[in-house]
Amino acid sequence: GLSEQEWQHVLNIWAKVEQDIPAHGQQYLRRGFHQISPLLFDKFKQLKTVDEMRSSEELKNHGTTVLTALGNILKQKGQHEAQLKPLAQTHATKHKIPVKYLEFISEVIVKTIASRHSADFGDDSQAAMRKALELFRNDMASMYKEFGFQG
Ligand code: MNH
Repeated sequence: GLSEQEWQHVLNIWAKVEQDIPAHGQQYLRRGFHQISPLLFDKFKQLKTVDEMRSSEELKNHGTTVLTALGNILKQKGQHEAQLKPLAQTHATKHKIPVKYLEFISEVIVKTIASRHSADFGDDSQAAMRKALELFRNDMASMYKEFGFQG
């Protein structure tokens, strides 16, 4: 798990992210988009250019959905079973998202925060955020197995 100090780093930087969730969500999806779009995002398949992605309301809304859910999970400081379970269920049984994509997207999230908040996201904060996202992924992976998805 994370120490109280590490959780404070995570929640302090998340408070900055929350000042503009839609912009962060959009940037996070754009950065990850080229690698993951061939997967499962039927509703984004028509977006071909960076301009189209930038102006897509749906993309912005989805980014907001993802980051809002992630924020609610991080705020549990590891006691996130109730928040994780429904998410693990849909991502295991409906969207079928392998853990390695969660790993990939975690790094994209860290890079997105770093590019927007470099002054407030130093080495300790980045390390704490990586650790929190790793905990999130590990717990998702265990729940995946309960739902019969090897991930
Ligand atoms: Mn994901 C839908 C959160 C990572 C693919 N995702 C959702 C929803 C939430 C969500 C909330 C809407 C409710 C639901 O379907 O459960 N997703 C997350 C979070 C992370 C995440 C917090 C990691 C952080 N998701 C990913 C990754 C992929 C992915 C990685 C693919 C590579 N998610 C999806 C797809 C949907 C979805 C596909 C369904 C989108 C739609 O058609 O509305």
